[in-house]
Amino acid sequence: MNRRLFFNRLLIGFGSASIVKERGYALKKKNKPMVKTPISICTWDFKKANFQAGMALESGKDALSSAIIGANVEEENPKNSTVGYGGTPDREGTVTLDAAVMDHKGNCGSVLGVKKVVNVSSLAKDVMEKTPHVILSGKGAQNFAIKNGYKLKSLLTEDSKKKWMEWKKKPIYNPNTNIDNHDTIGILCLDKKGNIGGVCSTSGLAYKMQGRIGDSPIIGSGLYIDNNVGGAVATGLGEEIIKIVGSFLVVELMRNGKTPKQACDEALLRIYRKNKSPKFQIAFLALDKHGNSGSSCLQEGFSYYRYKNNTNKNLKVRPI
Ligand code: SD4
Repeated sequence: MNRRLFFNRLLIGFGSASIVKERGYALKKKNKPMVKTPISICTWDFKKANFQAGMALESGKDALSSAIIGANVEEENPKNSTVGYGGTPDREGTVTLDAAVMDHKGNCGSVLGVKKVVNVSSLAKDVMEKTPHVILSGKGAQNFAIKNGYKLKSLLTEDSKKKWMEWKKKPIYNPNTNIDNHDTIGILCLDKKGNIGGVCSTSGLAYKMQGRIGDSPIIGSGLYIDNNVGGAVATGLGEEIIKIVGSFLVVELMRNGKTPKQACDEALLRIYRKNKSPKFQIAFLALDKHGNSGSSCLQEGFSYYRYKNNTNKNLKVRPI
């Protein structure tokens, strides 16, 4: 074999080897998609809710379904006075619930001011999947729930009724002072496929005006997800969160290179600067595409749960 032929064969050999290698890699990738470590994060100290979401993710459920499994836990918990059954009523004594969901494809659904339906996060998902709309409110949302097999149940527990009657004796309505009374569940999940889904579910502010809606069911305010970037949820005084389209802002800040923590801080600072020494509580919680999480709050007392690798940890957040 002359030298040129030898080198040509050598080159062809290298070429085909790398193609085989490349094809082999491609095949491997196709047959065995990369499995991500699932993560669930959740506002406040909802240990059980976040754990259930984590377990659902481990079993292979998608991000949104897992987040809803977590939210359902608090919606059914009579002791949680800001979510679902046992939620604090409006000033007329009626409990109304708000919820929003969003998936990795940018689909979303929400329900506003719904009476007598416990699992409003599931209902929001049904709005997303079974109607041509994004939002249903009040009676229409309730009728849609009935048609879809939801059972109606009074949401006012003996305990929340007692507290409301007590409040009525001196009915001071000042949501700005409502620091301690926050328990809204915002939950973000990253599933094994690397997709993000999330939920926000609440009964809103205690003794709110009849018909008042906060940030939680407003897509972009209480919840926002962009699967290429990450997701965010909010809790606290909804009026202030709506004014800056809080969760959307956090996601956009992450898109521009901020970490989840930096993005939450910056969004919160916008509220802080507008309100001199704010007395109300607001917290943002964010999860990026890579599973990093971060949070920021205005007042003492906020923490969040983070589930990863069978560990469900409570992380305290220091006020900015
Ligand atoms: C609202 N953001 O309706 C809700 C309240 C809340 O914990 O988060 N409570 O304004």
